[in-house]
Amino acid sequence: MNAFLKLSLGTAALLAVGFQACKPKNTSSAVSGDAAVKAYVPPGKYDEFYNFVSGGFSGQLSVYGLPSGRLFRVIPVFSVDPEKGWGYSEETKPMLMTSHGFVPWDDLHHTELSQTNGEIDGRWVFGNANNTPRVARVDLKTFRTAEIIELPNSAGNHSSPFITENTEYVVAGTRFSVPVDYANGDVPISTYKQNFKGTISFISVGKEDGKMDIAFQLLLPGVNFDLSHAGKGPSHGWFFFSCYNSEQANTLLEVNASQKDKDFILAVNWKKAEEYLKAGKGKKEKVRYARNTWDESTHSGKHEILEEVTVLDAVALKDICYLIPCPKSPHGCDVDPTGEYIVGSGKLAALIPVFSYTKMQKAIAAKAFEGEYEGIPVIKYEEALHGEVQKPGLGPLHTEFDGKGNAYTSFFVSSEIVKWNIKDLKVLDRAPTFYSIGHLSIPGGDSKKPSPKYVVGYNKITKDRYLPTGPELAQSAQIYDISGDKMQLINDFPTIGEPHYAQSAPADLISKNSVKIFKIEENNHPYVAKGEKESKVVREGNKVHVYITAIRSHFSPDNIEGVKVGDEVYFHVTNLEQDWDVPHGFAVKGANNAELLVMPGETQTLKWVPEKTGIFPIYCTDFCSALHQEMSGYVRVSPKGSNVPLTFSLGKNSSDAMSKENNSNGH
Ligand code: K7E
Ligand code: CUA
Repeated sequence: MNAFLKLSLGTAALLAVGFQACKPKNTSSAVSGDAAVKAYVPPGKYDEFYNFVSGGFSGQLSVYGLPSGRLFRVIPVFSVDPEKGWGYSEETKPMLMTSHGFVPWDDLHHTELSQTNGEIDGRWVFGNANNTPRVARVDLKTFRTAEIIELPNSAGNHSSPFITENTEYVVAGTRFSVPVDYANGDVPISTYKQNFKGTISFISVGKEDGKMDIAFQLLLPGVNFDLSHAGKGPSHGWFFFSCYNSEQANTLLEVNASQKDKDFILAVNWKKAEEYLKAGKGKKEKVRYARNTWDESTHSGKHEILEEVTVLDAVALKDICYLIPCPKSPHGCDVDPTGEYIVGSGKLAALIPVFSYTKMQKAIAAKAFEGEYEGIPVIKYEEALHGEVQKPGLGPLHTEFDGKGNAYTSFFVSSEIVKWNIKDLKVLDRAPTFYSIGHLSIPGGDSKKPSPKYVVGYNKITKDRYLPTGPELAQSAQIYDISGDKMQLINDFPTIGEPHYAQSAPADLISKNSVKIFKIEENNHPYVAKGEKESKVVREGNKVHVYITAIRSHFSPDNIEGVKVGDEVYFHVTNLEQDWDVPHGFAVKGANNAELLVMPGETQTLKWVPEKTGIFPIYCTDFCSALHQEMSGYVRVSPKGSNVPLTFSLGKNSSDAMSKENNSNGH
């Protein structure tokens, strides 16, 4: 215990000092001049950008407007969301299936918008799962998760979901090295060096449909892969990954993985890997991983388990991988818009190394290596180095670019954003953040064509920025205007979960393709009712299928009898509306389930197993019309073995003449 305290002291003190030192006395004085005007989007006016923000430990992705900071939507991705029925409806449950079964939560760190020719194309946004390693693809026509693929031979997927310039691949590097799935993993933890491996997955993305497939995995020595970015322009064909724990420690990484002065940036020649793959040098390995896809015509997810992956041994197969030394626990690994400069950010470093792609190529050609690490050539630091930014701040994490030759780097320890020139490496400006910034984002800031209007900082600590809300405070984003030479703070907004990376796209690019309704005639759900006439209740053994429709302001049917205790009741709710922004909700008293929220033209299913006899109300949860409160109904549950016949009706009132349906009481 004592040893632990002593060892931790160094890092803790550094963080504490850094944090305290940069806390301004009067934070409100940080906003000045015309800031309010710049961030103000008048009621009824649209924002300039969509800002897609990772939700961290919420597992979701949230969408804000820039520069207003208004929250538009939370897109459920890796975590269940009772508000939208995500992970609760029968259709969405398959989307959260993995090789470990149903996993209701994850930790989403990075969002990445798809690109064409190195520019944001507005089609998809990808997200990574840091816990049970997965990559998700969200369709920006519907703002829904369209696909989730799991990664075998991995544990934690952090250096992800970064993409190549035409979205040929999404990558995923394992954060925790572990024994591969196809080897015996029941080994002592102390055998890290022998048995633990690092893998990097290259996931191909279908040009038209976006469908994801693991094209190949690279097998590497056991280290922790952290972040990554693709080359672009001249460096297209290469991918760069930061990694730490080259010490290969398996305990107290805080200390033991910070022993060496330098870890590495791994440069991957993925075109070379493709050649080896074509030449049949990959080994097909037996593994198990999930791929879940959403079908928009059946409004259902499909879960499949895949059983094979192609692995390339990136140590034995030469010229795929090279290492570049990078000081003090590298984190961010960012490539500038020209594709020439690679910025490595060491979490404990007090300088920023900038590497040159051209120099790296020359060094490889000249074999200017300082040796090997676990069989991979290590390029001499100076031979790949363009230069170092001197005294930029403390604890550089991430860098984005403005396309005008400048870089913006976030500094966690000294709580600031620092602007510097890529060519001459001179610091040009610095702005405090409140507090302890993690990622930062400029619209298009990791693409070939940034829109350098704003930089948004995503902070880890919010202390004293908002009204106190008990021990936990919302985390916070801050928007700076960067249209001038100096950064100007113009707005703060709280975020959902913990924001890590975020990306923004021009509003038009996304809004022009936004789906408003699903066409009811194109609904191919097996239990759809395309009109009230098709609504019905069908018993199959102990399963009861309710084909129920919703339209302002009633369900059809709204009286159901003949359900018995222990039945599996499936309410297949079809929303018959064909108008924008008219969802109907659906809930049942006592169901061990969430609500459904059904979009116009869509069918979603709520499963309910009644455990008691009685009358159970159903109702619409989404205020859809003046008579929304009236949008309700009743289900009668009778004992197991009762002979109450299965009946259903709409509009047969008890005050009407007694009908066969409502008279059937089983006596
Ligand atoms: Cu820096 Cu997980 Cu991208 Cu967060 S990581 S800050
Ligand atoms: Cu439908 Cu409220």
